Amino acid sequence: MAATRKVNDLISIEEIGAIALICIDNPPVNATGQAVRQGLQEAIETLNSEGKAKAIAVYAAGRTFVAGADIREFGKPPMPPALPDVFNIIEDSAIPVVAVMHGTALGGGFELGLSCHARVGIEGLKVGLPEINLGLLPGAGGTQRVPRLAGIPMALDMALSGRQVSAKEALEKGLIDRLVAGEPREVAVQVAEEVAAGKLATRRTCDLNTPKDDKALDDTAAMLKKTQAHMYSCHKIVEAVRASYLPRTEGLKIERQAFIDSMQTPQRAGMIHAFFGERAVSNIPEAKGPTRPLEKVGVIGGGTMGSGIATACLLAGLQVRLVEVAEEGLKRGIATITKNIDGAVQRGKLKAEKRDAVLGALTPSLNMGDLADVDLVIEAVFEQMDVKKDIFTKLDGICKDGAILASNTSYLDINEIAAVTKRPQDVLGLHFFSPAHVMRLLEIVVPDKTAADVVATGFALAKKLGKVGVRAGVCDGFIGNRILAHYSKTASYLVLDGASPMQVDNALEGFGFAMGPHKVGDLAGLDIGWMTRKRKAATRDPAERYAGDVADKICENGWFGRKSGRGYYVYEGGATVPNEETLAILDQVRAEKGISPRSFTDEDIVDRYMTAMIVEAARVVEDGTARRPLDVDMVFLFGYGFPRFRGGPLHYADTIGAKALVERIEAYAKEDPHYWQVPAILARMAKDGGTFADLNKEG
Ligand code: T1G
Repeated sequence: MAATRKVNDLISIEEIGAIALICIDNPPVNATGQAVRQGLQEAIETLNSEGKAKAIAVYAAGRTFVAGADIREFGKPPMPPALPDVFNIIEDSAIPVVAVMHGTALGGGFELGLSCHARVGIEGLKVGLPEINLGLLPGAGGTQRVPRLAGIPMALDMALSGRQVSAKEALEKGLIDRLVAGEPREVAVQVAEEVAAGKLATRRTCDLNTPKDDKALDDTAAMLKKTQAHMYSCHKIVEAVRASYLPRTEGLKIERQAFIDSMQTPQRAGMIHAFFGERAVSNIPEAKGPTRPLEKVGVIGGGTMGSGIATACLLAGLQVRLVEVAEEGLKRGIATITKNIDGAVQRGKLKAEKRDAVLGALTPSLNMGDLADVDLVIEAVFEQMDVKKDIFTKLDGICKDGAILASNTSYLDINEIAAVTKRPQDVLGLHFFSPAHVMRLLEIVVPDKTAADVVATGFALAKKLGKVGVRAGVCDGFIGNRILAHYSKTASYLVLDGASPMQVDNALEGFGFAMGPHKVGDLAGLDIGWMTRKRKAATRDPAERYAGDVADKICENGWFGRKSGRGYYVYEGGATVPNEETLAILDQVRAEKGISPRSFTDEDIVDRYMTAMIVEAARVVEDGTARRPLDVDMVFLFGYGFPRFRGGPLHYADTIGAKALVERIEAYAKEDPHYWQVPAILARMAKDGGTFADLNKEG
């Protein structure tokens, strides 16, 4: 006879004979918010004080076991009971407690399992300690209990990588005791009965000792000092794992302090902003509502972008028709796509047995007429307006009614492209970032006449492709490239005025960028910027200081970066070394312009570069090209390698403050009043104490 009683709205106890089940039901991911913590503690204490149950099984309702602490509580005053204390109460329970875990048992969720006396996984389970991705470390016993069960190397691996560990590996490593098939509640009944009958062994995790491995700890600490000096919580992880040699109370004390220290860092604030921003950015009204069919996609152009886009669509299970104008180009496109798909298999992104079927969904063609029945066409040919207009004119006559006609243009006016068709309501910008099958950003650029269901379908495509869809208004460069065009001039001005390209790169890599702007230019190809400067020459603002002198001369030498073996750097035999000849060009340009070079500190470089980025980002929000500051942040995190722990340009701006930013801009304006102007939105914030975070809340 089963009797169920609610401890609170989220936690219930079900008693069946001599066993008791505790069910956690806190959609959508059973996060351990205050009520869950309170309820769990009360449930364990009640069952122990009543003393009737011979075994307790803890399981969760819904699609997953507990996915962690409730991140929305972070940064707010802590509300008792604290998770580590609840888990100690579970571990100290006189009645054996077994965790039944399904879905993703992550962070505090996995730590809940570790505090139980045995752990049973349901097939498909993944466990992990992803706190490092939030600028934190496991703060409820993970650094103390994983080493006791699976050793120090595994604990360091899980906590430092944040990776999800498969149930199979967890079983092999002793992190779970059994792996079964079935539904959580049924499995909970079964394992509780086995525990009560002594058929499933249980023990308190903290009764075990951590096997000593000082070498793993010392080597990891040394490696992190070299590679992650600017980060915080990773070092604390090693400290906390080392404390797992100590008895539970002392070890948990050290872990707790490390967790509290990490919680105070701007890195934690930045990474949590990134976590929620990634979800909020496409959670907008325009992304909801009816969508159009999205089964068959036509891609025009088999170059790098077209092949990447086709690859992304194939990996998402879509039918893809790739159209090129010539056999040679088509063959090249197919070869690139095949290489991309095989790369996905090697990277573990695609099961080997699925490779042929995925490639089988690709239909190459030399005839645009074959696009008559596709749901969506993505044009990805080179950036010339007349070529694009010609293609859209043809598509207008070929494609079925209701087909969406999209351009992958990275800065051209999509209203102008739409205007050549009789169906402007079906035209959309889908701006992918290279490599399109890897980079997660997709700018969804919305022309004036585009229909609502076309915009919603753009967001549905982003979700299907596993990308972060960001709505952008039509302007030169939309969100990301428009801001890049502005702040990249600062890097050039710094070099003209005295810094070396290498110093600028090193300073920004020290700020957290994976690569400085000159290395990025060499990687992408300096000729792209050169073509853009030439394209814009006729319309360039004469009042603006020209920033392209040095880069133009480098390109005139045919030095386009990696693809030509040299640019700002020389690329030989796997080494990347400064190209001394560019420094000679720099001296020559400075002499011609009568510039006497002055020195800049790395801090000067970062401040100017970031302030320029913030200025244009603020303007992009002010004129509505981006709906909210977080939209700009997500563009830069997912498309431009902006350091995730900084949260994005405008989240970072809030850490400086509008007032200080305005003072900086006004100081720089003394050198160049045209380039350095205070955006009105920033002036207002400086005056009324507003922040970009406030605008996100309003947005
Ligand atoms: N807290 C609060 N909300 C959360 C959440 C969490 N931990 N995880 C997800 N959500 C929300 C999310 O914002 C979204 O809300 C909805 O749930 C669905 O999420 C003490 C301190 C579990 C793999 O880092 O990795 O435990 O947008 O869209 O793609 O040591 O969510 O619908 O309003 O991502 O199926 C550690 C974070 C926390 C896991 C599911 N745990 N979550 O992915 O759904 S720190 C994590 C995820 C911690 C302890 C420490 C994923 C997922 P909305 P979703 P999904």
